[in-house]
Amino acid sequence: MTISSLKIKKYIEPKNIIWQELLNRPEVKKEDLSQLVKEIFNDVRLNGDEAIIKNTALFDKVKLDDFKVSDEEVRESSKNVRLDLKQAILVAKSNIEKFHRSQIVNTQIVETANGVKCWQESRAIEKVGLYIPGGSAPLFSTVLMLAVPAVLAGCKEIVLCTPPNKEGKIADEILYAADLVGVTQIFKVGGIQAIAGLTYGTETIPKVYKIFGPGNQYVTAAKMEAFGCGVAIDMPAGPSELLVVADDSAVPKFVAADLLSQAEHGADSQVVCVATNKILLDDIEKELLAQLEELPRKEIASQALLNSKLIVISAKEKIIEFVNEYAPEHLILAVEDEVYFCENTINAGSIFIGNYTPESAGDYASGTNHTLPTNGFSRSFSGVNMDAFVKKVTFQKITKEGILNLGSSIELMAEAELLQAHKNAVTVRLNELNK
Ligand code: HSO
Ligand code: ZN
Repeated sequence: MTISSLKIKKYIEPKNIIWQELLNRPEVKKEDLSQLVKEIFNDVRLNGDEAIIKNTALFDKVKLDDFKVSDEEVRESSKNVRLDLKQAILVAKSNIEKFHRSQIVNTQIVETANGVKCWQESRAIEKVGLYIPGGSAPLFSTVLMLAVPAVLAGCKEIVLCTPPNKEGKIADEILYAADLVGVTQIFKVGGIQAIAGLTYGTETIPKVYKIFGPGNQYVTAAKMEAFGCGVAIDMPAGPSELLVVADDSAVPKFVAADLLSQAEHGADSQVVCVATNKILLDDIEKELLAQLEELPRKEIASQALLNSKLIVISAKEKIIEFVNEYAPEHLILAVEDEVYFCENTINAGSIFIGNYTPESAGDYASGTNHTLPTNGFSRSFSGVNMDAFVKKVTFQKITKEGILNLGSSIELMAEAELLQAHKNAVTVRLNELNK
């Protein structure tokens, strides 16, 4: 496809009746992977490391007898990362730490009735698995996004799996970032076999209690299988997406750059722009096509733009209705009335406000997490945050006075539920106190 012939779908003041078409995500041809996933899971469950080695040879085309990354390899990798990049990674790490640390809540003891104290404390999930995809662009930023909060939360075992290349290597930046942040073990294992290894544990890979991280459809299907085996997962992952809302205060050049930043992720990414008038939308489109020409990943980005939509909606109430129905992973608000749009947005994974807040900032270094719900899941899921790495345990302590206060309510409710033993657990105490 020549890029000058690229036609991005445009919609001018679309009626609600065609909204469904605008809200739909690109159709992803999903193969039925359940059989393959089950086979590999079984293989790993029964044969452990041997199955990991066999499947790595099969899918990643490399035979690795030892797939645990050694300290020596980590040291070597660190030497290969440029100093300025190391410094940038340190800036990002520090900001991600600051923001995630601010999410830690202090325990509050509440006296619900005289003598009845209740509180909640966080306990870190002891063993977590982080999956980092390999492929053309090694996204080492995802290592920071997952491992920084895991370390802050106090997770004891933080196990990272990522596929090796054909030389049996992992990107230097991934190893550097993992070591810097405090990942406890790194394995050169990817795909379904990595998730199966983390689910059951093998001689080498520890079994974990929760698996995090993005991946292709094989990894996603494997995470669903892991969930079926009782291992928690972060969220259902899908292709990246961005919705930009722009009014005349927006800078078309900036908006276009933001849209392309997400479009370059993959041919199945989706970017949508809602502008308040047609002149602005046309300016954004012009910029989009011009900037696209210059991108190294323009083939991928133009595939994504074929799925994308440029929309004019002038009334801000209608825009908000659209935003909330679309429920984007990322929302950029390049608008004058930021307060109105922020206050009224209910469904979005992460919101970027004003002309100087590119989505890339959140992808890398401002401090927020870039592991976010896609495909409309921002209606019901949060992005990864500190809560994802902990469980909340509730506590209570009731004094004699407390049980005297609360006892009869419990007795009456237990009796009404026909649970005599529940009632008795209170009655024996009250009898003792009333002697
Ligand atoms: N935008 C991606 C995250 C990412 N971008 C990593 C660059 N590197 C999904 O939120
Ligand atoms: Zn990105």
